[in-house]
Amino acid sequence: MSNGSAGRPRCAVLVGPYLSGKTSLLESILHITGATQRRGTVKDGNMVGDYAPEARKRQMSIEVVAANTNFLGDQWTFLDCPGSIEFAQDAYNACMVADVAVVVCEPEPDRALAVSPLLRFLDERRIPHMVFINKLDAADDRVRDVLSALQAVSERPLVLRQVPIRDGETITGYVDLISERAYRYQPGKESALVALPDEMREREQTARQELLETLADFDDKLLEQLLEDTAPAKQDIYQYLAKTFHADNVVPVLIGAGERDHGVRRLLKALRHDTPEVGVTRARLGIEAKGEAVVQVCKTLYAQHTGKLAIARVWHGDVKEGMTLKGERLGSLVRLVGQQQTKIQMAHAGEVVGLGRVEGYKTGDVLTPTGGAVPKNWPPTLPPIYALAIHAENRSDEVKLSGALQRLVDEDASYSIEHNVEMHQLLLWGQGEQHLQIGLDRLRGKYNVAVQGERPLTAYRETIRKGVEQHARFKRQSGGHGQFADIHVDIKPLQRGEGFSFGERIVGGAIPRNFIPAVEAGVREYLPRGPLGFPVVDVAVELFDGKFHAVDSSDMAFKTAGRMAMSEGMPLCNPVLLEPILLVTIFVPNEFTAGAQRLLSGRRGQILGYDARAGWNDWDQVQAHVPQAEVNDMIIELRSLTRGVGTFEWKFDHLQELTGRLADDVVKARAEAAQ
Ligand SMILES: Nc1nc2c(ncn2[C@@H]2O[C@H](COP(=O)(O)OP(=O)(O)O)[C@@H](O)[C@H]2O)c(=O)[nH]1
Ligand SMILES: [Mg+2]
Repeated sequence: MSNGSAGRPRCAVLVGPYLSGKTSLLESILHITGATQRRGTVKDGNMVGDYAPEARKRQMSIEVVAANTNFLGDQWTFLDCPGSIEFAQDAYNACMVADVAVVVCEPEPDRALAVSPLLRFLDERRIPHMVFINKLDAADDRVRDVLSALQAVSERPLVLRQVPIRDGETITGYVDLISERAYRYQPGKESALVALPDEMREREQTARQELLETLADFDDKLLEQLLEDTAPAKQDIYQYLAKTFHADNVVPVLIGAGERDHGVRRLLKALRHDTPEVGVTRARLGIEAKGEAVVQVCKTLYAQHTGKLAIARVWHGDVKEGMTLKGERLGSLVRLVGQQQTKIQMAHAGEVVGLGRVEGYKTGDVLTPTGGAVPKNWPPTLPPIYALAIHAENRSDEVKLSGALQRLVDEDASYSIEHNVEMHQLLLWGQGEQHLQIGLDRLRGKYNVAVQGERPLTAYRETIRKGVEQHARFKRQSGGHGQFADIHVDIKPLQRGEGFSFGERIVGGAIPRNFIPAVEAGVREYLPRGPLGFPVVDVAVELFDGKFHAVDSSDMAFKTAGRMAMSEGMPLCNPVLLEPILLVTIFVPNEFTAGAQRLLSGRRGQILGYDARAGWNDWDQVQAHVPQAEVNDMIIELRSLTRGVGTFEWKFDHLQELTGRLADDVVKARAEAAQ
């Protein structure tokens, strides 16, 4: 292990779509820089980045993993992020604390769209980022086609830093466009410097000119040089690039194949040269450098034996073992290479460390010896879009389940819990089917609670379409004194959303006033279960006449009469089912707008309109009223329609009548469930 403290600690985050090769790239980086001796592969399920059992099982990253290493005398932490859009929360959080983001992309123009939400996030927050076009060892498409597809989804101009050298269909090396040196990839070794092939000269010159012209858009001096046709010095070009890059004005594009170490040293050198230092990033985030130490948490997790661990960036000062931050003493201070932890005494500004055995720290917290808070610019929690109703397989695990759920949400805030009292259901919300399944796996594997998940119930209601005047008489004569109550009520439909109201217009003492509340109580007792089996809403009941008996009448008797009037009257009022309707806003690239509208109509949605998505190039938003029952699994279809990038937001809007076969099915299912 060469993990001693070294100069200029910086942090790079590896992001990009699922399967683009980030975790393999990390493995290569750690191997090249000597942080690991043995090299893992996806196939063998032993890479540093995917150490969690749930990740190994599925061969996918499910949470951010930090790995510390040294490269040419500098200390680096790489944060390997999950690529799946369902685990985007961790990726967004990690980007916030990094000095630079490496966006790892597939070498296929068709896959460029998948990068667009991420590029948008990085651009919006002006996080300097490079693109690494990966897997060039197995690429069928031309780099320039991939580049223009990526440019179509990036606000910032992309500049190619390297052009590939081909031997037939195989890419065997590259030309660096600033140094104008050519290299040949060598398996397991540093690329070899070779003579620039003659046939490459023209292509190299054109690409270099494009790079310079793009940089000149941000630098008048360079522009002047280009206009005067003077060749800028290489050293100057490096400077121009670094400057425009720090301001997130250009996105350098590098190429390679992580799994074979191709282009990885070149990437590391670009990072070393161009990545801003911690002070620049701190300023970008508006974090003040004052006091003894300032630290920010980008992830918390529960490790099997060591308790809660906070992965945190030191923004300022030194953090020492045993120090108190936000009122809590650091149980331990560790440097991380995946799950492997090495104890350290102190960490300096720029480092990413693990704060061990801490309870109160939350993701996003900026911690100081005197306090801590989540700053305003921290990425918002992703809104919930998919839920499962869950219960512990074993009833005696209920208490354990609630503790485990708390930890699950603590680790990944894009999960959330809802207790649906009315439907007697505990809902686990998240970002999609896989996110939820992995959540359940974790509850079982990591927290030892076996949990079942099923489709949540929809909270249907019912109401009536016409009114009736209903008479009810309750009379019983058995031994001693009997029971008597006689009432007339007017049952009427109300407007949607008005709920329930009870009134009376008793005159001449037909019923003594003290019995009226008992009638109301009886009527209300009926409401949770109407003729169709659902809670009754939007109904008015008015008591307008009745009779009583001086000895036999009682509250009990009038309450019973109230309930009777309802159960006899309501079925005559043309009862109808009401279903909850949500206001849904779908966000999609505009090539999918028509498809999104079809999807909504197919789910009984009423389209309200569509518009360009504010601030997003080539994206639309479509608004619709959609029955809640249809929204439940809508994200699955939406993603498959939009190559994974479509999303939506929702909120409850109103209740709406449901009739016909769908309604019959709901009523029938309810009746069966009640038996
Ligand atoms: N051809 C090729 N395949 C790669 C390369 N890097 C990763 N892969 C494959 O891409 C898949 C996903 O790799 P992984 O590192 O888990 O991707 P991640 O989801 O971005 O972390 C695996 O099947 C890898 O073997 C590469 O450089 N070349
Ligand atoms: Mg991965």
